[in-house]
Amino acid sequence: MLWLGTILLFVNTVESQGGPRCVSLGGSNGSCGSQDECSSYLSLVRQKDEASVKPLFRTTLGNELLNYVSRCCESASSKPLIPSEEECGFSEPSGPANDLQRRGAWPWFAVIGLHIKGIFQAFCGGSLITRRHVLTVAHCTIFSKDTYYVRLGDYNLNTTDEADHLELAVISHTHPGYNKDTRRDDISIITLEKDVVFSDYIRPVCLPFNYRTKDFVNERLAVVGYGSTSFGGQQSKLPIAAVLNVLSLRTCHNSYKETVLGRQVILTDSQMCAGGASGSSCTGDSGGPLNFFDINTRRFYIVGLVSFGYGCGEFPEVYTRVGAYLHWIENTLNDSTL
Ligand SMILES: [Ca+2]
Repeated sequence: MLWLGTILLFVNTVESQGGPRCVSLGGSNGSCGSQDECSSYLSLVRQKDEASVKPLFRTTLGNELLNYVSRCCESASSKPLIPSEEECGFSEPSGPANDLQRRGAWPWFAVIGLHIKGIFQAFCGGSLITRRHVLTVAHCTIFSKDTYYVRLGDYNLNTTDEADHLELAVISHTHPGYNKDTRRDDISIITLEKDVVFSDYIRPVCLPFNYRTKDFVNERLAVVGYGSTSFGGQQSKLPIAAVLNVLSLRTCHNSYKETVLGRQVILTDSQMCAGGASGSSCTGDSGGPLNFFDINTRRFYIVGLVSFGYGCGEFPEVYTRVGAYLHWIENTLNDSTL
């Protein structure tokens, strides 16, 4: 019955010709409908091989629907899911580019949270990587039994006057087999309830296809989060960005070896390590991006995800190295029906 509702919407739209929502069918002139209309037709077209919907696409109306989608929903239907470098990894133009704390500096940053007694409580960070998916760490997604939400385009989490943010429910998540004991494979892709439209304040980060094996040791990368600024301290209401030095895994392991963590966890090259004396991410920052700025392409790439640490600041933090999971990310996104 879902498709019946969509078809009724389709017919109604066709009948409302004459206004800006005019839809041309059968070759007549006219502009196309709104993005919302296109998304509902698109979701129907994407299911066209399913038994319940297949008969519709043998009818004239089904054909017209396909034509409409291919002509009018071109931006959504013909573009690959993974954004091109024209769409990803840059910040809104106003404001000094070197001010990492300004509003709009990290438009891919996604705040993951729950509604507790009507109040949004952030518990992790993530990054928008497509119009429908957020990349975060698995330990942020596997424990929540309640519906949780992703906030995009926000700045101060406590106020609503400065940013027209978007809040979308998470409909599913997947991970490559996170193991909470070894803490390996701490990566997860969240699927949002609907597509988002990119804007100055909501934009995907670029995936590091050119840096699949790069370890970034001794490079300086920016981490972003709403996490607390001290261990056990209050969560920040504004995003905080810090520039960190990347350390070798050996250096990292040496600094951990005297701690409980060092005896439990062996780091692998699907992880990376940054911070420590130079600043660090902290509790509540989990899942947030470690960003690399390529001065040649002038784009930010997400190369790490905040995975775990020991205290705040004294020890370096461990990050999931995104380059090691690009095959998994591509396969997951390609298998996605959205
Ligand atoms: Ca706000």
